[in-house]
Amino acid sequence: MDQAADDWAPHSAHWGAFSARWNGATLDVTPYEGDPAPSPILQNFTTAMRHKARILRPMVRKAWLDRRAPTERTFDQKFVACPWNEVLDLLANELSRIRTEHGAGAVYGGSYGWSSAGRFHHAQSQVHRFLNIAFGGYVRSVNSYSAGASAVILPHIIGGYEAVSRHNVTWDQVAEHTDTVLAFGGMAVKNSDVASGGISRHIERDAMQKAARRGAIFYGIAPLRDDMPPEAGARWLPIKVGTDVALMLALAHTLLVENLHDHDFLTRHCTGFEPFERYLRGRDDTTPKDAAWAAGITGIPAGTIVDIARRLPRGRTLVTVSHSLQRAQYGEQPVWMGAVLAAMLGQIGLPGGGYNYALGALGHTGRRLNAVPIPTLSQGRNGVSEHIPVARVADMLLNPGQRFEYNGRSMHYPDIKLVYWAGGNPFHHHQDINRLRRAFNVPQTIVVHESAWTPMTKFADIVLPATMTLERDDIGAAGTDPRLIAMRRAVDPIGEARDDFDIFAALSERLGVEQAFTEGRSSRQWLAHLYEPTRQALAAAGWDAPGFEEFWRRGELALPSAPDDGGFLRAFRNDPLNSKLPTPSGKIEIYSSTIAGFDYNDCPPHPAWLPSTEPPTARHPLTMIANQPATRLHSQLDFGAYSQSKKIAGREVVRLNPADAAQRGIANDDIVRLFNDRGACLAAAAVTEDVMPGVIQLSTGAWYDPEQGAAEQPLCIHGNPNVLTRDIGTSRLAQGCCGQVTVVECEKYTGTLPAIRAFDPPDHG
Ligand SMILES: Nc1nc2c(c(=O)[nH]1)N[C@H]1C(S)=C(S)[C@@H](COP(=O)(O)OP(=O)(O)OC[C@H]3O[C@@H](n4cnc5c(=O)[nH]c(N)nc54)[C@H](O)[C@@H]3O)O[C@H]1N2
Ligand SMILES: Nc1nc2c(c(=O)[nH]1)N[C@H]1C(S)=C(S)[C@@H](COP(=O)(O)OP(=O)(O)OC[C@H]3O[C@@H](n4cnc5c(=O)[nH]c(N)nc54)[C@H](O)[C@@H]3O)O[C@H]1N2
Ligand SMILES: [Mo]
Repeated sequence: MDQAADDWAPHSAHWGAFSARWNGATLDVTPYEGDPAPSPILQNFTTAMRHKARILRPMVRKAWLDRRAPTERTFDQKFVACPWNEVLDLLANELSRIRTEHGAGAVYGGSYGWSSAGRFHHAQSQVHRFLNIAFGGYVRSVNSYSAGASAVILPHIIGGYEAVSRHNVTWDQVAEHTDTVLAFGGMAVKNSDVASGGISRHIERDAMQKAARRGAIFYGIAPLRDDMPPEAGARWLPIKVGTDVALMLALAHTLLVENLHDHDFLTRHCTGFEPFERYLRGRDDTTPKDAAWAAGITGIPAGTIVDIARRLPRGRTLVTVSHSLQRAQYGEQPVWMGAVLAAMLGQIGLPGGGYNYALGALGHTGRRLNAVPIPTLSQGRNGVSEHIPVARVADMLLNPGQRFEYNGRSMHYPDIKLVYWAGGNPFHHHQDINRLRRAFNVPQTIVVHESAWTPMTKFADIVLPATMTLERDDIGAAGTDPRLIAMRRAVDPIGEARDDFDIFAALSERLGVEQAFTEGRSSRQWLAHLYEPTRQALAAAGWDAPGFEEFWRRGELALPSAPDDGGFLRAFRNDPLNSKLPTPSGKIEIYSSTIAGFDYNDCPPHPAWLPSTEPPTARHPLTMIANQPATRLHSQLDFGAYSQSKKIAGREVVRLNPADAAQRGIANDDIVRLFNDRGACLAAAAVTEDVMPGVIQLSTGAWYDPEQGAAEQPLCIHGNPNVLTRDIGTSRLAQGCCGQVTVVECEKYTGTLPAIRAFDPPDHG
C-alpha cells in the first residue's frame, strides 16, 4: 500500500477530505473537489510532517527512570531516548506492577481527545480497546468537553443529545422553510469547518445565504459579530456573556402576556408549564421576567426584545443554542430554556422550525444521517465500573476518595496511580492549567502516545512516538457524511514513529494477550474487516457495494442518506401518544420532577436565570471568551503553516473592542498580558469593532509555553487561555466543563519578550 512519490493520495481529516502529495520536503495539499467551501485549516499539513516538534524516538523521563525522590514533574524535565524493545518491556512491566499492586481501577484511561479522522487508527478507540481487552479495564470518563452540560440535561427534558443535535432540522430545511433564526451563540462557519471522522462537503454558508436571499432573518445573538457568517446577513445582537437565559425568559414572557404562545402545543406535547409560568410572571419572587428586567441584565433594549418576540410566531421560527453557552457555569439552563422557548412557539417538529441544539457548531449537524453503518472499531468490555464526568479529571487526581454529586448520584473519586493518554492534549483542553499541573503530579506514572511534543508529552514519564495520519492507511467516515474515504498513506513515518495499533499490539504480546487484542489481523486486514459491515449493508439495500480492494483503488465511496424526516421530534409532533419522547413523562419537560428530586440549587426543576458566581469586577473587568480557533482544530498542528501565519510575533492573537483598547493604551500588534487570580499569559492585540465592549476574545489552542524558572503561576508566553479559566463543574447535575468564559484584566506588556519554546523538543541525552 505504499504510494509512489508523485502520486496524489486521497486522505481525510476532521477538517475536510483532500489529496496529498509528498514533494520531498513539504506536502502539497488539494481540497476534495466536491467540497463547495473547503477549510483553510487543511494547509496546516503542508509544513507539519517533518517539523522539529515531531517526536522521533521513544523517550523516558530521566528522573522517572532513576526513581529518585522527589520526582516532581516540570515542563523542562530531561528525557532519555530508549530503544523500542526496551521501552515496551519497561512499560509492560510497569502496567503489570500497577495492576498487581493496585488493580486495574488505579489506571485512568479516560484519554479524552480528538486524535485523527481515520476510524481504525483512532487513538482513543485504540487505547480504550487495549486497556479493556489486554489490561482488564480502566477508570473511564463520560460525556465530553463539547457538550458536558447538554448531554446530561437533554435526556431529562426532551431526548438524547445525538438525536436532538444531529437528526433534527437540516440545512436544506433552513434554506427552504425558515423565516426567523434565533442563533444563541451564533453559527460561525469556522466551527462547522470541523466534523469528527471527516467531512466532504461544507454546506452551511450556502444554506444560510439561500435562506437570507429568500427573506429569512438571522439574529446573531453573540458577543462577536463574526459568530455569524456575512452571507447570513444577520442582525447582530451583542449580548452580555452568560445572560442568554434572561433574554430567552423575556421573549417567553412577552409571548405569554401578549397571548402569542401555543396553548395547544403546551397542553398536548409538554408537561409542567404551570410552575414555570408562575416563575415567568414573578408570582413567587415578585420579579416578572419581562423585557425591561432582561434589558438590565443582557444589555439588549427592552423594545428590541418585545419586537423580536412579536415576530417569532408570525412565521417559521428556529431556536438554536450553541455548545458554547453550556460550556459555562449553569450551562444546563440555556439548553433547557431554548427548548422551552421553542415549545411555547409550538413549532417543534415542523420543517425548519422548533429547536435544534448546536446546529452549526460542527459539520455533523443539519445533515441527513447515512442509511448504512460506518466502520467502527469495537472497544471491548471494561472490567472497571468507576468513571468520572470527563472535565472532573483534576478534581479526581487531587482528591482520591472524595465524594461528588453527578446527575442525582453520589459518587467518589478513585485513587489513580497511572494515567494513559493517546490522542488528546489535556494541557490544551483542561481549565486552570496551574491546578492541572498540580493534579498531574499526583500519579506515579504518566504514559502518552503522541506525534508531536505537546505540553502533555513534556510533562509525562513515558512518551511513545505515534505516526501522523498521513503516514498510514485508514478509512475516513462520519455518520452524517455521504463519502467513505480511503485514506492512503502519503509520507513515510518520521523517525521511529509507530502506529498506535502496533504499539498496543506489541504491549499486548508482552502481557500475553496479543491474539485477543489483534484478533490475528494486520492493520491492512483490520481495514478490510471494518469495511465489511458497510459493504454488506450497501449490498443488502441494492447499492453500489464494491469489495475492499476495489474501494481502496477508487479512493472513495458514496454512501446513501436516510430521508430528511425531521427525526424523533417530527414523529412526536405528529403523534405524541404513539411516538413518545424518551423523557419520564414522554413529553417535553418544562418542569422536571426527576431534577426536582435531586434537590440541587445549582440546577432548579425548571429553567431559571442564575448569574455566574464570578462576575466581572473592578479588578477583572473584562469577560474573556475562550472559543474554538479559526486557524486549526483545537491545539492540533498549532505549529502548522496556516496556524502560524495568523500569529503576531509568534503569539496567539487576542481581539478586543476599540473602547477597551483605548482605555488601556493598547494598539494593534501590541503584546499584552492577560491575567486574573489563577494565572497570566501573553498575546498579541487586534483591535476591532467585531468584539463587543467589555469582552476580550482569545481562542484556545496555542500550546502552553510557561516562562522558564517561574514558580506557582508561570506566565504562558504564547497565549493559552486555559491558564485563566475556571476548573469547576457546570452544576452538580452534569459537572460539565466551564472553559468558555472567565473574567480577566489586560494590560500592555512592556517587559522583554521571551522566545517561543512551545515547539522545541525537550532536553534529551
Ligand atoms: N478554555 C476552553 N477550553 C476548551 C474548550 C473551550 O471552548 N474553551 N473547548 C473544549 C472542547 S469542546 C474540546 S473537544 C477539547 C479538545 O481537546 P483535545 O481533543 O484534547 O484537543 P486536540 O488538540 O484536538 O488534541 C488531540 C491530540 O491528539 C494528537 N493526535 C492526533 N492524531 C493522533 C494519533 O494518530 N495518535 C496519537 N497518539 N495522537 C494523535 C494530536 O497531536 C493532539 O495533540 O478542548 C476543550 N477545551
Ligand atoms: N475551526 C474550528 N472549528 C471547530 C473546533 C475547532 O477547534 N476549530 N472545535 C469543534 C468542537 S470539538 C466543538 S465542541 C465545537 C464547539 O462549538 P461552540 O462551543 O459553539 O464554539 P465556540 O467557537 O467555542 O463558541 C461559539 C461562540 O459562542 C459565543 N459565546 C460564548 N459565550 C456566549 C454567551 O454566553 N452567550 C452568547 N450568546 N454567545 C456566547 C462566542 O462568541 C463564540 O465565538 O466547535 C467545533 N468546531
Ligand atoms: Mo468539542
